[in-house]
Amino acid sequence: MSDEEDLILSELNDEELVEQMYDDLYDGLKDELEEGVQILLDRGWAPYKVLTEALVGGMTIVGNDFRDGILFVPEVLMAAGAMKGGMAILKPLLVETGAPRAGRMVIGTVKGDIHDIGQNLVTMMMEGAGFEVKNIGINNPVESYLDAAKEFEADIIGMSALLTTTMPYMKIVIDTMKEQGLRDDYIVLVGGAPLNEEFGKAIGADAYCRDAAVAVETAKSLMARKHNQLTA
Ligand code: B12
Repeated sequence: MSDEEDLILSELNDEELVEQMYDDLYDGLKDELEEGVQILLDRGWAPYKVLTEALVGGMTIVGNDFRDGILFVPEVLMAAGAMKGGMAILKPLLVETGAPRAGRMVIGTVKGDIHDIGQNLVTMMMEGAGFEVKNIGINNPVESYLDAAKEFEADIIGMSALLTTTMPYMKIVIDTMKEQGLRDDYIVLVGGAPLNEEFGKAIGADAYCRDAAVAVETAKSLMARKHNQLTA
């Protein structure tokens, strides 16, 4: 154990450090993980690379062990807390690119679902790409999305679900939009680990996005299409 106590993160090479960060995320060691993030940034790693390779990579391992019954909710919460600490360091760096305003988005996790790491990440990446984003958090009923979208004059509504039991709620939101004649007012993007492209199509979303980078690309191209339609 004394080996671990004596470990000096800054003396590890990149590969060893990332491995160590996986362990620190797994063990929910927020301070150590934040230190690792800072060291990689100081070594010239792009913020997005730190995010995807060190943090999301580590969370994948946590997710697999949670699935397999090796980790339980309290441990995963600790890991999520550490992950958020790392993300907080990266957020201003991802956001500071100063891209021109690309559009406005409301994003939130659907009713019954409290997972928010993924949608926070999408928020950060979208802001980094010049979108204005209103993040309405977790456990959102239909009205929260629609009220926020109206108030914020959003172009895009983004919904996240991480549970197979909550993903059908996305269809309820879209169906309500149709009933109220609002469906064509917004681009609807959906995401979350259990979703796929077919599901996105089946519920009538404009697109399913596998990750935050795809979300940015998709939002940009759908916004361009929307503008072209408006000016045609
Ligand atoms: C962390 C975690 C938790 C934490 C959440 C903490 C938090 N603040 O978010 C805690 C411990 C609270 C938790 C609780 C539960 N969890 Co959980 N959790 C996870 C875990 C390990 C990681 C999720 C995560 O953050 N991934 C990292 C992010 C970056 O990835 P992501 O969310 O997929 O997001 C990316 C993309 O999907 C996409 N994206 C996501 N949202 C959106 C939205 C839009 C608009 C777009 C465009 C893109 C997009 O972009 C993101 C970035 O690239 C997953 C395992 C997994 N493999 O997903 C299980 C998992 C989702 N949980 C699961 C379960 C079962 C639960 C619980 C029911 C456990 C329990 N018995 O209590 C509860 C549910 C509580 C509830 N009502 O919601 C299951 C779901 C199984 C299923 N088939 O439905 C999973 C898959 C684990 C498993 N294999 O068993 N969990």
